[in-house]
Amino acid sequence: MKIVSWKSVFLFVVLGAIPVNGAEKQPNILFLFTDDHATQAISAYGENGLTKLAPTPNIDRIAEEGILFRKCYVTNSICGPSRAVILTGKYSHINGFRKNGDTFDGSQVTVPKLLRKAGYQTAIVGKWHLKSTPTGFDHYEVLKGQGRYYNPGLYTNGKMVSHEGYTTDIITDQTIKWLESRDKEKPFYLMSQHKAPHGRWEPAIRHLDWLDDVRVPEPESLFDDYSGRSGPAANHEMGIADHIGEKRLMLSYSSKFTPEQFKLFDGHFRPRNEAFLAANLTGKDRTRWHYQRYIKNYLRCVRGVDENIGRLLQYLDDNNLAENTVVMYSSDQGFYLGEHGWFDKRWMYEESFRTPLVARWPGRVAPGSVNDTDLVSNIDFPETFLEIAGAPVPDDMQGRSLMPLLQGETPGDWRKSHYYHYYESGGHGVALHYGVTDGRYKLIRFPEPKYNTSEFYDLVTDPNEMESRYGDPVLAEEQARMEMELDRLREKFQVD
Ligand SMILES: [Ca+2]
Repeated sequence: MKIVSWKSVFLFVVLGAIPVNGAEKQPNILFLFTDDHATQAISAYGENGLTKLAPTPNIDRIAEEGILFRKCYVTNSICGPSRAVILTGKYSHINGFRKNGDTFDGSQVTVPKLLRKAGYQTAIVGKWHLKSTPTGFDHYEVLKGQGRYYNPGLYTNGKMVSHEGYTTDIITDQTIKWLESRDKEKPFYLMSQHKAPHGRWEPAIRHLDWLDDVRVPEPESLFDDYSGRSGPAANHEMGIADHIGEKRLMLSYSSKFTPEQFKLFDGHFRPRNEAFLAANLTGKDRTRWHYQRYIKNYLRCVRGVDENIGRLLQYLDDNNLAENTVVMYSSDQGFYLGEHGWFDKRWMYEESFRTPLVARWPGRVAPGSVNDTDLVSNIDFPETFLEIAGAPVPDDMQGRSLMPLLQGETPGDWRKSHYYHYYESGGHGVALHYGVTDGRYKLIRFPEPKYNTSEFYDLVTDPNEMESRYGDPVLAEEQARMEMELDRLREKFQVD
């Protein structure tokens, strides 16, 4: 039995943030989050044609001073649903947010609500994208819907406030302002969430010229003809060749620029746009031109993010916060950077199924740690945050705390497979599908009557997933095992 002294009761009552029995302060949690940021565009994940040209030193710093997970998979590769999972720790069919366009039920139990009970101040700044008004936050300051890249409005504790400048910078400015004004006696849980690098890709004006004079290497599968797949992929509407569209390539001007900004922005692009249109490119040349335009603007948006991550890390250093703050960086899902000829996400193929995850926690996470093998997921984030805070975890959350993995220990009963379910049908031509991976083999089912088909991949022999081996007698045993695993997980997670 634990004996609680009057002194510790006194300290608990007075200081609140300090647990009764320990000297350790509850750590702050800074969750840095982006939209559509693929691991292929983060240099901590390795050198490739993109990261050589466009490294991400500040995100890399989190990994160098902490841990990087190579197999972090989402449960549903689309913006709103991923966010709902990270708030609730529940699959889409349980938290009710299956598709973009759904409305998040803010009366649910969520991480910020539980952390508040545990003594935390909670805040969110940036992209929300769940339609309903944020709940559980002491402070919210969020973009409306997708938000704009320039001069955004931020819905701030019930009131729309206009800002002038580049949104990625402004989200960081406002994040820092909240940190400055917070109650410094309490630990914080702060979600700083960027719109970038979501399309349509509008870089900061200071990055418009960057990468102008280089040719970005193309991915191996840029000209995938989908002949190795079962059917649905060929019906996509997310091709760099045919679907990316002039608006996305020419910059959409979805932003409302000030006249001064417009001059800088428009003046930079229009002449080259006209040159392109005049060139009247066709076939592979056209795809290649589209790819260069797309990838450069994407990488420019990423650079804006990385610089701002650096600003926040510097703020933590300058304010004596780095030591007792867990910093986690992730994205709502990965993205196709030309792989399979695509932009966008949604599919259970690796590039959009996988999402970045790096985390730093001085004294608890060994610097330079890499977890190559364990299957982790965005559904694990909520329980991780709660355990870090020392808060109780509700029984009905469906993930698992990453706490042991952060410290280099993999429990013997850690998951050996992960369930995925994408619920939209037709967005960018992507069919509804669900499936399972064990980190090597992947089984995908497309249950809609027009397809009613399955695919099976071996990532060791076919890392780019170019040829489905479904029904291949050589892999019959593995396929049967994964079919059973899929059924087991669907039952476990109560999928109807
Ligand atoms: Ca997204």
